[in-house]
Amino acid sequence: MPHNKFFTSKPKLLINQLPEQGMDKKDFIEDFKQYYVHLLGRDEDCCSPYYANEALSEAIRDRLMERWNDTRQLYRENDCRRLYYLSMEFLMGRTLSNAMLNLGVTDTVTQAMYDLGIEIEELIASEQDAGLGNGGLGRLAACFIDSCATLQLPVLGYGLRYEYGMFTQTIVNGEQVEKPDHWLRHGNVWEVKRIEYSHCIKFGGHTEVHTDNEGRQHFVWHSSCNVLAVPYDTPIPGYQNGTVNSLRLWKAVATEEFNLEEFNAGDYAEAVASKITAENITMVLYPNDANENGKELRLRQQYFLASASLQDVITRWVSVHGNHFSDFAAKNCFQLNDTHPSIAIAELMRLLVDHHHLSWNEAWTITRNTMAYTNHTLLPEALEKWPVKLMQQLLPRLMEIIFEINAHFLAEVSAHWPGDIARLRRMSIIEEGREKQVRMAYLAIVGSFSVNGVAQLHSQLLQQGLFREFYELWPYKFNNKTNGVTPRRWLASCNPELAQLITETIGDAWITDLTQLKRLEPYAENAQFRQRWREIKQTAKQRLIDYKKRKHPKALHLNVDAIFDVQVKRIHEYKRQVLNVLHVIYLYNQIKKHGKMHRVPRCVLIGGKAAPGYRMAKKTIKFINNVSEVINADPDTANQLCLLFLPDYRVSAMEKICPGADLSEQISTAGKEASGTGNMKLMMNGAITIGTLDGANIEIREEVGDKNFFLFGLTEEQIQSRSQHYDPVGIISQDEDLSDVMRLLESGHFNQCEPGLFDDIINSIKSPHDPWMTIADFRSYIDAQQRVEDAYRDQDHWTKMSIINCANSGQFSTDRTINEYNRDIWKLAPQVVKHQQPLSPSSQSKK
Ligand code: 26Q
Repeated sequence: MPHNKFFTSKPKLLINQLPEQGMDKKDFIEDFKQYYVHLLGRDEDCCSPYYANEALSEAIRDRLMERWNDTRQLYRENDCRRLYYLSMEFLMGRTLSNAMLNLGVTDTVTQAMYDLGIEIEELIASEQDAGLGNGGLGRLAACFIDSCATLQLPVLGYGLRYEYGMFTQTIVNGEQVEKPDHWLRHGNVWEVKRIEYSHCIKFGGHTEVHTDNEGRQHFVWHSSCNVLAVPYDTPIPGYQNGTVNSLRLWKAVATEEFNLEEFNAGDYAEAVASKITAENITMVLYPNDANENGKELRLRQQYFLASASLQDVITRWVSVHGNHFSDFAAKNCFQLNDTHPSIAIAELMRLLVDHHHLSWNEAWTITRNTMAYTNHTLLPEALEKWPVKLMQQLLPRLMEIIFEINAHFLAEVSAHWPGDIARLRRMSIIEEGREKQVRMAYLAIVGSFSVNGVAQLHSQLLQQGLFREFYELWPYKFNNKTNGVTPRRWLASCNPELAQLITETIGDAWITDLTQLKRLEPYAENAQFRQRWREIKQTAKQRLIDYKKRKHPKALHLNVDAIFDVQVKRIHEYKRQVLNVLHVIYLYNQIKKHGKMHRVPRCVLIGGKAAPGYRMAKKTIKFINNVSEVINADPDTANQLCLLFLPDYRVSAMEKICPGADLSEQISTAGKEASGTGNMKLMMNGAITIGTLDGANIEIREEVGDKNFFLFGLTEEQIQSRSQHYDPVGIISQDEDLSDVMRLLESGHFNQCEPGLFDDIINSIKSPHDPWMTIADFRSYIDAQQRVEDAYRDQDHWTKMSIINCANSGQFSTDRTINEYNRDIWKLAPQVVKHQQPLSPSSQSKK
């Protein structure tokens, strides 16, 4: 292979003596033209902003490259302890504007493009989202690596380079239609392929045991099908600090010898077909879908990520330390983003025992001191399990190792609770039953030194419920790390006008120390400040309307003076988008009954994707669209009430939605939403939350105070106790407004040409076994919405609440979250990069 050939003598490239790349306007203009003309072969007649985006991205990327090398070199020289963030998802969104912000060149480059007659907004908008994630968990990984780079922590993200990301959503006749997202079709300027760091991943075959002269057993994995993992690196710049970390994504490529064997046997077609099978592994991101559980390809993906990443770390380790692993756990730590990559626990054992000949106990001590696990869900049906049979077939050696881990673990449990057989069965990593299964969460707990939830309530419920017996055994492993979002993307970049006002008022230290926002609070009493705050919100609302109008003729119904009431997130029953729509129908009835005089105008915006196999979620989208159709077409609601479904909700859409939101809907059934992070983005941009005591809502309410939060609904404990004798039909009959809503719904008013269409939605909320208890929270939700309206009527009061929400969002920066991970789990020393960022003229003048 050409990349395995080395120079006979080291080339004299004198890389440290390269001239500094200029950071002035003229430098960007010059480089832009060079790339536009010489690399891309375009000229003035080319009218697609896509190529301008590409040319500018090349120019920006150039300026990250040396800093990237310097950072890598620094980590290598210092041989510092490192953290590897293992995640099946990195929902990065767009890269260009974030890179400009973190380099400190946004204003300069905007001017440069303006001088060339290019509207930077248009250029930025032509970048495709990197949609390599489903939602919260994937976006959290992206926010985390931004914060790690900003805090100068030696952290490397490991994930998969899916050829197809999250599907794009179109709406046809009110229904979701999925289109594949071939985001790499036109290439990706931000990635660098590093074929020299490829690794070989094995699947299938069987294991053989050999005993050596000293009686030691050696395991060999025979007759496997091998696939090559080829890394593609993306630079992750810190905020104006010279650090550039990496995100390393693996692509599956057929090995040359793998194809050759069949090829030489004359099976040309088979050789090509097997190449496709191998390369399928990283073809597509799996949607978060109960129906996709247990799919073999998903397990292949998980093992592919785990094995490639671990081999990568161990290869680097051996190149520096040789075959000595005594310091390995002191210098390396892996954070598992849910159980998805948790097969890494067994894979590390395999590599240490089978390849590096450590004893079981040595390897187990290292593994247990190296792995840390984050849980993101309380829903028992979402806990990952893999059939033992499938694992034996696909990963035979790993299944043996898991059995052995389990045997050692059960011995520990027996020692702790002698004779408690029932407990052994409950806690076993292997679930017995018709089909034996591996419980991945249990493997993750047993193999890790840290187990954390993502909000206080969630972590508490893990300890008291789902993982209670493990908590009893190892209380010290369990901890909480409340989620956050990066303020660079979710305030500084997506809301430049508000960011500017904040900076004028309290300086710009908030960008890397979000608790500084607290200093805005006194300005809530300043009429002039409130006025500017309100103007900025109104402008953002108008911009959102303009943006929607371009694609969405129905956006004509939007009115800047209305409450922009926003619920954007994956569609799921526990998130209760249906409750939101019941409220809209209630408002509709009120307008029909009493006329429009009494109400504050409201635009309800709902967006989100349904997993393709999740029937009720897809029906919910149809429901929202049908109700929207009827309500928006009714002249009585004009300028009073509108309901819009926002198609293809994704990272870049949220960047436009956040600044224009007034009200943030966080209405999940208490105890079901692990944390939520959209709640934090909206709060940071001055939206006020209407929410249940669930996930991070509880902590948001603690920060802003109960006067600045619209609370409703049963608590988690009440949900638990009421669920025994829940009678939604009784509740409906006792509540006139709710009866009216249900009557209209059941009359087929929203599905006149489609009889019975919403029966399953109606039946599910009327069922005494409805786990989401939508009807139980209806009245309390309607009352809270009435308080919203009353508050909004007093615009001055509302603006104060908005300022207070933003001012108290400091806790919800991922900088805080990452500092806590680092303090309690990772224990990394920040690495200050020498190559200090030359500040751009514009950012210098601001200081
Ligand atoms: C599982 C099996 C097969 C295929 C896909 C999956 C799968 C994929 C993605 C299962 C779950 C996910 C993603 C879960 C997720 O995003 N959870 C959210 O994580 C956020 C960050 O911690 C929390 O804020 C949310 O509360 C939580 O729902």
